[in-house]
Amino acid sequence: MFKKIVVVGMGYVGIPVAAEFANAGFDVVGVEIIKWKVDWINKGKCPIQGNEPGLTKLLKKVVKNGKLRATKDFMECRDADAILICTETPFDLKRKEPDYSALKSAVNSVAENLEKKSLIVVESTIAPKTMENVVKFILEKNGKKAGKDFYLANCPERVMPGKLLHNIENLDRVVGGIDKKSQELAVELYSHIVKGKLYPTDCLTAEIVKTTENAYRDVQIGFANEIALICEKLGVDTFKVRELVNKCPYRDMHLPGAGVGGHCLPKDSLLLAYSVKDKIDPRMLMTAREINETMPLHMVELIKECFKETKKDLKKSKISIFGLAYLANSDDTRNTPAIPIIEKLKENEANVVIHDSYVKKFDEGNITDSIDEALKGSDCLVLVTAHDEYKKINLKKIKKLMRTPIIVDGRNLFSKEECEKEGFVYRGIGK
Ligand code: SAJ
Repeated sequence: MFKKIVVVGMGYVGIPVAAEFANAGFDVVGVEIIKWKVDWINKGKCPIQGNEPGLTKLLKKVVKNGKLRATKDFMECRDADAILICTETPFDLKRKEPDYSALKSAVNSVAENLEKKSLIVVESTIAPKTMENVVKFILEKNGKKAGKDFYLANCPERVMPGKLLHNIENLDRVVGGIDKKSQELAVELYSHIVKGKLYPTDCLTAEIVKTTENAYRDVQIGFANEIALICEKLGVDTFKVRELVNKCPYRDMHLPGAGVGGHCLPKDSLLLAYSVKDKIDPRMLMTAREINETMPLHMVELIKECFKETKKDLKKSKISIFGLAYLANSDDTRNTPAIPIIEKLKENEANVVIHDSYVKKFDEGNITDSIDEALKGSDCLVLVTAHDEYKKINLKKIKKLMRTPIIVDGRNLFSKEECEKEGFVYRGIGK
């Protein structure tokens, strides 16, 4: 039924799904507007740098055996049996609406190159009603009709950096079709690469499920963060409280932390809320979002508390940010809570050095992959991301390197007791 598949958007979603379909025997073409990504992929090199088990090897294999190639040319859509759209869908906080520029550009380019009765599948996370009001609208602009001249479905991605291939292969997926036939075709297509269950439904339900599943997690984390702020005031370790709370059946208190980054959580509840704009005000979703957005600023408050206690001036101090990525052991820095922390510290005229072994370059500052270099002469270690390598930090050793022994722990990585025993001034989210 399907032979040639075009995947539009060679990012965290498009690359692994293209590799999976190529490995399943389909002829896959990755269409990407950024030239260096096209070139890397055609050399079998993976543009995603974090540790992604199996991805680099799989990509090299399917490029070598000719099942996957990349191009900038949307004309590849003309003889495609299926076209997957995997472009970013950020939320524009200033305009309080989704930024669909990438999605619209991709769908327009597909619309201009639609010559077969292709199945078009949107994997990007979109606000409910986007399939109807944006995607279908653009695809039908040249007089074509969904269901008649092309099939249309929404199969929301459930990727997570660090588990890109694992999630595609093993997680259940919702498959929303614009009509029954589109639904059936999309289920058939994904059954070649998804071992998890495929749940057919309509497009609107699929859009709501995806944004809801992440809004749910954002609220869970917001709850944990609010409990952390309460426990800090009461002088109790939230992580001990959480452990005991979760002994109670049907409880699943999440982890408080320095903030909520990534490509999904910071925006998906906003996409969901946008779909009912001017109709209802989803207060719980927005309050949780707000709590999560204040956690990086709370980290700066904890840093200021430590400087006050040690009678040090933040101005001209050296502060070491440990972890620029939004997620442990990943190179993905999208919406990382480290940025608002760095910005606030710079406003206070501190000198900020960033350590992250996964993130190779950072436009707004200097980044090092040497822990010693990051901590030499430092007045404060700020733990933002719990990369595994930080668990091996030797407190005695770093105390000798630092100018002022202060640790502010955003991910419960260090033990307060051990830090204080070694002479550090310690603050931790929720501790
Ligand atoms: N975080 C917390 N506390 C928690 C969990 C996460 O502060 O208890 C923070 C993380 O540090 C990170 C952010 O939230 O900054 C997001 O973490 P995440 O584990 O949710 O990672 P994501 O953003 O990659 O989440 C994705 C989502 N999956 C999809 O969108 C398909 C999310 O719904 C999944 O639960 C998650 O992957 C997963 O665990 O697979």
